[in-house]
Amino acid sequence: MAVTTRLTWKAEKSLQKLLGHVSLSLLYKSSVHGSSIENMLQRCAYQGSTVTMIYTNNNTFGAFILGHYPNIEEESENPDSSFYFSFKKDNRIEVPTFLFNRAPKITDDSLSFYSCDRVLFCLVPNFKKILIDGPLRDKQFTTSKLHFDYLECEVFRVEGIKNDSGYVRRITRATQHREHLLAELRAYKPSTCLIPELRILMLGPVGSGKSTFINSVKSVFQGRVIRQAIVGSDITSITEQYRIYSIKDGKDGISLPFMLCDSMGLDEKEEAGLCMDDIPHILKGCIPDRYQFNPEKPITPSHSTFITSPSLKERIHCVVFVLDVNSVNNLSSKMVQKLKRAHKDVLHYGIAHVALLTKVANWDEILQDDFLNMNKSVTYKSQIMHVSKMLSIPISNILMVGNYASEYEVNHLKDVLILSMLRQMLRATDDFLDDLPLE
Ligand SMILES: Nc1nc2c(ncn2[C@@H]2O[C@H](COP(=O)(O)OP(=O)(O)O)[C@@H](O)[C@H]2O)c(=O)[nH]1
Ligand SMILES: [Mg+2]
Repeated sequence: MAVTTRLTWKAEKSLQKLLGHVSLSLLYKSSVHGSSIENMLQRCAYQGSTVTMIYTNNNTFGAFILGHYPNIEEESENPDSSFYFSFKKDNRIEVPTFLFNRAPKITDDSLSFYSCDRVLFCLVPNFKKILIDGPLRDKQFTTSKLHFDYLECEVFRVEGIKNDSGYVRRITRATQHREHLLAELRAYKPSTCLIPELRILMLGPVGSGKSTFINSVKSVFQGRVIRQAIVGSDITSITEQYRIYSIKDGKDGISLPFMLCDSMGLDEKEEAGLCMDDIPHILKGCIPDRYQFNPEKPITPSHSTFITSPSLKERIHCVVFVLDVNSVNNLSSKMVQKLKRAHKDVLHYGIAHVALLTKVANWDEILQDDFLNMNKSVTYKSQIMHVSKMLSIPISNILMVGNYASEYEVNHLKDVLILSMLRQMLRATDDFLDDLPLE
């Protein structure tokens, strides 16, 4: 009979997602193959990268090991490439703030995992016990700080993972960083109590990825790819209505204190795309949610839904100029003219603004060294300089993103990039609000 895992389907999916869409195949299960270190090694040695799962009454946790399983005689050659994780109640994975920075080791009848110079935990299959932070050779379990029984131990072979410790470091750092960013953004409050929710407007050419960015932000907070704002690849704008989207934290979660506003795209042709004369009205907050844009005729105060005296909270507090990084160096003069005019309006109303370059192909490389170090991207240097010059936006406010465009699943690396960009937008807005005249 086939040996089946204790891992729930959801937990297995989370693990596969964490490791970069790998597949897992069960090599060893203590209750089936025997609870001894010999049984375990017999089935797990020389199988490539593995995940060792430990199930106790209250917890499920595991250790990922890149490269072959440790052996009695040999030291593993990849000291920096194993890490510990645990499952939260909702099957989400938590990666704590450390990697095992020494290779796991087999001594006598136990498998030990280290952080710095101490044993973080140690698996003793013959006794079905875990020792936490305890001395290795204490078989009587008397001097170890904590030990407990486990119900089951399973080892999976991880297929399809890159044999690269840098990649593993990046995954674990991204997971930790994502948690920090999420916590920070969930706790975010605009810097002035006069504005309970920020309104951030996406402005830019047709097809630059405005609606897709909104969907991407929603996706990160929902944990699944969301396609709420309608996107498309037509040469004319797919977005025809003004939409103000709130961002919910999780399914049925509360709305976060920032809203993303989607507008019709700018078009090179006159009388196509967003009317330039609509822009000041949007910025002032005169245009209501779901207003149907008319490319040939801007809104006027006589329109039935025109908001005549919008309050401070109905205004736009930050404008994001959204541009496709692949075409930004080749915009037509008409488009540049429209963007410059929109920028002038934004300056006139003294609104915070940033530029967002979308469709970045090597977005995961941008995250490589330092998660915030966007502008070291050599590949896109000319595009960044071009936008900075065209719209007089400082380089630090030119952001880059790879949206959730064709994916079916969210991934932690992409989430980090999207969340970092959102945080930068909120910071830019706060700087502007701090400077707001009180009247
Ligand atoms: N590869 C890739 N495609 C994107 C990205 N952002 C948007 N797209 C695609 O570009 C097209 C236009 O996007 P859309 O959001 O409708 O542009 P909008 O007119 O500015 O709202 C769609 O086919 C999207 O799937 C991105 O970051 N990467
Ligand atoms: Mg759109």
